[in-house]
Amino acid sequence: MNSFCCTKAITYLSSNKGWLASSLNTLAFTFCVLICTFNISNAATLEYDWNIELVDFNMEELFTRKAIGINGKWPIPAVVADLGDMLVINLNNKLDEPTSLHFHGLFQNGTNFYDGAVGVTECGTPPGGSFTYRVSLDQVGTYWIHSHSKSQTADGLRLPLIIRDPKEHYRYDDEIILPLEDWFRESAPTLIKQFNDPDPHKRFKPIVPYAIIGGTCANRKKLNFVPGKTYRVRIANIGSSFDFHFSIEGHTLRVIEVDGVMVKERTTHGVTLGPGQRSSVLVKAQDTADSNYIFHADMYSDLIQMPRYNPLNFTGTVEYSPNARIRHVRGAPWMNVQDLDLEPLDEEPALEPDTRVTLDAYSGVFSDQTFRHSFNNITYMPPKVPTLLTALTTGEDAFNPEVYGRQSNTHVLNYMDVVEILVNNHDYYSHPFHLHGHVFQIIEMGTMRTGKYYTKDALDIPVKRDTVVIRGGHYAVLRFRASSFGVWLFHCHIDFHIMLGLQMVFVEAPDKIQEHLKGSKLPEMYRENCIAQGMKTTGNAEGRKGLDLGEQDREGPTPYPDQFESNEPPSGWKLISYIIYGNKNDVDTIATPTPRPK
Ligand SMILES: *[C@@H]1O[C@H](CO)[C@@H](O)[C@H](O)[C@H]1NC(C)=O
Ligand SMILES: *[C@@H]1O[C@H](CO)[C@@H](O)[C@H](O)[C@H]1NC(C)=O
Ligand SMILES: *[C@@H]1O[C@H](CO)[C@@H](O)[C@H](O)[C@H]1NC(C)=O
Ligand SMILES: [Cu+2]
Repeated sequence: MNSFCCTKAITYLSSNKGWLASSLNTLAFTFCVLICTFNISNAATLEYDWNIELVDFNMEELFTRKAIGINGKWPIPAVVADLGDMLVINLNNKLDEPTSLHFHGLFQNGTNFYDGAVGVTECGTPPGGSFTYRVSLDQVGTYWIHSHSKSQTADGLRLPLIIRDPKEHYRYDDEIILPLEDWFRESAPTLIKQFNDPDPHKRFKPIVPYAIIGGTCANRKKLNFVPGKTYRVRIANIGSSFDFHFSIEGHTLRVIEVDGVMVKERTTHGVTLGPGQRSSVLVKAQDTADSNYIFHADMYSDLIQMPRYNPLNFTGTVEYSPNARIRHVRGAPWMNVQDLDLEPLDEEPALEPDTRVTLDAYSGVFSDQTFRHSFNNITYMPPKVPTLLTALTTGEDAFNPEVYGRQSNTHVLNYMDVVEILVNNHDYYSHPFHLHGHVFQIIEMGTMRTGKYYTKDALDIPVKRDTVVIRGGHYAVLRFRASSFGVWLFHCHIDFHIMLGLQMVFVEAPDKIQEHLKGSKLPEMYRENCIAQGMKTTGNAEGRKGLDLGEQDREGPTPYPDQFESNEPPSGWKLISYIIYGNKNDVDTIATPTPRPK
């Protein structure tokens, strides 16, 4: 452990070049020797200098396009840390637009200003600018880091973040980090133009996706297994739109983690993850190296119509020996773990709600003649002042949701209240919904038309996650405690839906925010990055005093009544999520979404 800490500090510093770095290295080495000799602490500081910049990426000779990479690299390698480490990232923005980093799944308790959500917790780092994130790694599990500025995640700014537990509950010999990413020929801004076209014929023009599996062009990835060993495979869907179903022929999977939450192990043949979701599975290797096997990463979406492409069955090899033949094991039962089948190791019982919020997710053509997504008819648009700065600078008004502007769709929560969210998905396709700064309990799920399809009602010990997939025409009941003062987004994790407005904001304990996050607590460069972009840093959503938001705020785009039914599938649309999620009784419900309530 101690020597590991030394190697870490030295490796990270030696990536810098020049005399300064080499003297720093000597310093770090001395420091490390001190730590290691006297065993002061095992916690390390992982410090990175990251240039965020465009990189040419060649997709298997098929096409080359720009990806947003780090220090000239894409796909971006994972950050691997230990519990208690401090992650320091000095970000330098070499793009021609603002950027940011979000640490997906980390609670950021007391450090809301490092959550990275542009327009919500920060202004973004402008082109040529810098920002330092200091994130204390107090949770264990499989996480990821991605941009929270426009659709930059879809264009590549994303990587896994692994936090290891020195007192791991489950035993395994080795681990494999397996990020799954969808990848498109077109850049995200080009696709968004297509997706928000009011004309359905243009909007539904098929697009052809590709995949990157474990940092390698799909179908080339090899997982090296040694007979008899047990592996923890950390699977992370860090893509922007598609779900992935993962399985290994001839091997069973034991699910032990979902989104950083350790669960009682469940045996299965496959795991399905929507964008933003992660899972760890234990896999026991075969006893001999006689054969190699195929692993599957089937990529699918009921958003996109592609008769021959959906699902796209990507595969890779589980290699025991380079000389062994592949043994095909077909016909494994199509078994999948449902969220409500899982139970967290900590056995936290269902929370009793103090307050309830209903969110109806709809999409359609809005009064600005674009196709948009919305919660409760509000399509999210960022305020002029990031919501955190409004909460910090508006005194008593910070308790009034109006101060944050209508288009930010903000709900104010009392400190420590248990919040129940009922999310109704009126679209015909699934949305992976993610809450920042928390995990939520999943209490109930079902179809909106026929009611619950899970037999258990309020579960005694519900599973917790930070991202839940709600299928078309379905609902979910989620609960969490507002125990982390700050400003937290709740949004769909499909980047294109974020851009088209499927986001809302919880402001948790404005009094605590004002008490604990004020003034000198805000990192250096935080306000400067706002000012450099001509953004205001005080006042309400419009940068004015009190509740005077001017006329502009009341004129956000509103749904067009006669065109709002366009969230029904176009004729001939083949929905495929039932193939993966099973439950044949549900099929007709998926194909006919719940009619809009009058
Ligand atoms: C891809 O996988 C799905 C799910 O297992 C299966 O239904 C489909 O037939 C497969 N497609 C191809 C082309 O193999
Ligand atoms: C945040 O910290 C407070 C005070 O230490 C604690 O009570 C609360 O449970 C924490 N919340 C989360 C989400 O970690
Ligand atoms: C949402 O917008 C639709 C279309 O304009 C309208 O029919 C409906 O009443 C609105 N719902 C609410 C809750 O305002
Ligand atoms: Cu979505």
